[in-house]
Amino acid sequence: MNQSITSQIGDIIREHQTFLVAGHIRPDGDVLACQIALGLTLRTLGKTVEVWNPDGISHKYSFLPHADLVRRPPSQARAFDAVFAVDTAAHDRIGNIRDRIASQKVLVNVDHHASNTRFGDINWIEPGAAASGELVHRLLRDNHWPITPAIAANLFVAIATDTGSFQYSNTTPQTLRLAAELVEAGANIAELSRHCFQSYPLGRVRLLQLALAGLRLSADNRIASVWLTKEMYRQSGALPEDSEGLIDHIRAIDSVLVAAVFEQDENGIVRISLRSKSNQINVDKIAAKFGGGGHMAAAGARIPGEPAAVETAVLKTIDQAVRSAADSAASPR
Ligand SMILES: [Mn+2]
Repeated sequence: MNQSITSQIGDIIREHQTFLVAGHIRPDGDVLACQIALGLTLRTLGKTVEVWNPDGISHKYSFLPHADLVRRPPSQARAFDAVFAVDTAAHDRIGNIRDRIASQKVLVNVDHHASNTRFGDINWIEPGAAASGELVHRLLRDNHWPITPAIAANLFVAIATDTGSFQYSNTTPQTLRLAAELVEAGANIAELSRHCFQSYPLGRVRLLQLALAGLRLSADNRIASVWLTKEMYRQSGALPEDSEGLIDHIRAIDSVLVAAVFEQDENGIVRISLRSKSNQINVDKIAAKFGGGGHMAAAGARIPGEPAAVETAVLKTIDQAVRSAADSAASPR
């Protein structure tokens, strides 16, 4: 059992013919770009491949080269030799795709979320990777499969978006070396960054305006939170996907250590997103208390309950984490 994980997964790809590349609901740049990059690779290898996301390609990421590969799952179930789930921390995050798989011989789970539930037959989980795109890149490189300009562009977007344009603490020297390689392989950094970070729909900015009007600060301005309500979406004309990255605006306040966004979801569920700027405060743990998870600096949960009650409970838990971090910083070693 000395075979590396990338050659083990490489063998699965070589030995099978029909593939599904699945990704999580409410897709972000990392999952969509990984799905496309892996789908392109499988296609180049002569495989029969479907790339399904429960929500399809989002408007924001429709600029990705070969974005048209990503489809919503069809109504009829289909059989596959091998199914890949990428960037997907738990099996239910592939949503209705689960019902559309008539059969599969092997399920390969490729992800970088520490909270991954290891639902695959093969589980390649590396919480140290900044993005699932790093893992897809390593799979291609180790198996000597080509990094075409289109694949390079997709993987660059995967990494740029999951690192907040190389600003978050998950950005390692390895991440930057890989980004350089991808630029050498044909990723256009200015063009891709403009699409990812400088092309907001007006509706998103109007949604931000409404959200910021309700900005709430607590714990000596170390906790910032906002709500995104259905009424705000209606007034602003924003799409659900436009909420991605809104949290960065309140995270960026100098005094803030933890940022939280609360959102009204369907069926009495409140969605929360959390960001931490302190290595003493692990928001993955805070989210886990409410049945969610993620990474140390970025996590989320879906919480059933009355909005005000959920907000009170979550802010109280964050407050405790912020205060105990302050206490441990003050106490002698
Ligand atoms: Mn990711």
